[in-house]
Amino acid sequence: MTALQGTVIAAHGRHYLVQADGMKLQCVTRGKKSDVAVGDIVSLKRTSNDQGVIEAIGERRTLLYRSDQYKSKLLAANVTQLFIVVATEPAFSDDLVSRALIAAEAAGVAPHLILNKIDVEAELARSRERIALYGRLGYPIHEVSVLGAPEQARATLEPLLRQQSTILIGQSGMGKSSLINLLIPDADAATREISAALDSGKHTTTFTRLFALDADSSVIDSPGFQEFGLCHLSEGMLERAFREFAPYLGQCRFYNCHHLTEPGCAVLAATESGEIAPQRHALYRQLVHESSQTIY
Ligand SMILES: Nc1nc2c(ncn2[C@@H]2O[C@H](COP(=O)(O)OP(=O)(O)OP(=O)(O)O)[C@@H](O)[C@H]2O)c(=O)[nH]1
Ligand SMILES: [Mg+2]
Ligand SMILES: [Zn+2]
Repeated sequence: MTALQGTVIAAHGRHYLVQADGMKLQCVTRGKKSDVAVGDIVSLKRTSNDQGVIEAIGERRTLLYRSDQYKSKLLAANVTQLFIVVATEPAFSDDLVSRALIAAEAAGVAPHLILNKIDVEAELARSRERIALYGRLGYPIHEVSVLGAPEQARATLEPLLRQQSTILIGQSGMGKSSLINLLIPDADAATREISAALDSGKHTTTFTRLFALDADSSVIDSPGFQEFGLCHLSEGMLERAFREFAPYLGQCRFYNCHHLTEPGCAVLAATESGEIAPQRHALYRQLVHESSQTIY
């Protein structure tokens, strides 16, 4: 049948929903391949009224992914921004925030932090204190209350989304889908429609989903995560993804310094003097270790 170009707008396991020519087609890939991501531009063959087979993936501008020791999982293709959504409650994990920042840096995607639920006053001061670390590193932080002050949240976020392809990521319960519902009036209905086709329809998001805001802006909702492996990043990529290491790289006594135990290491010296936050260096150490354990 006819060959088409389309955008992958939802992924659930090996099933994909592709928007092509004003149609939404349920697609699979040929064979066992599952290397398609939401945001991919694909060419496909239509096999029936509402079904197709993905034949090829267009060249990607960016690719975000997670990986553990054994396998990697694609998050999204062609995004330009990553919004890390955290909340005053439930409390967020610093480890996961930093891992998401590293993934964004390595993929060449601009990260922003969104602190949601600032209406929960009892937790606000503590959350601000914790998130300030990322502000000091130069990452933009935006405070919102999607439920408490929706108009203000919209006014804060809409200008940031213009002409961008943005993915929202974060732990479960932070408010990613609430944010999507604020920005996309018919998101709920669209999600239910896909839930019916791909899944059971629970409150928690179980698949990644792209929404078009206009012709050149889109926003992607994704399921909450509890782990964020970065085993695919080499040591060289890791040292560059910690942006606060930059002034010290090339200053170590040994040109091939790992910044772990070496004498005369400028990164270790900066960590000891407090210019690099100890928890960030500890994460660097952990990520180097994890990436050395990779067996694929
Ligand atoms: N107090 C308060 N609650 C909010 C706010 N925004 C969202 N919530 C609530 O937080 C809960 C989780 O919101 P979701 O939008 O489903 O969170 P999510 O990040 O999409 O979660 P997953 O899909 O599981 O990853 C819901 O009960 C929301 O009503 C807010 O600004 N203030
Ligand atoms: Mg959700
Ligand atoms: Zn060093």
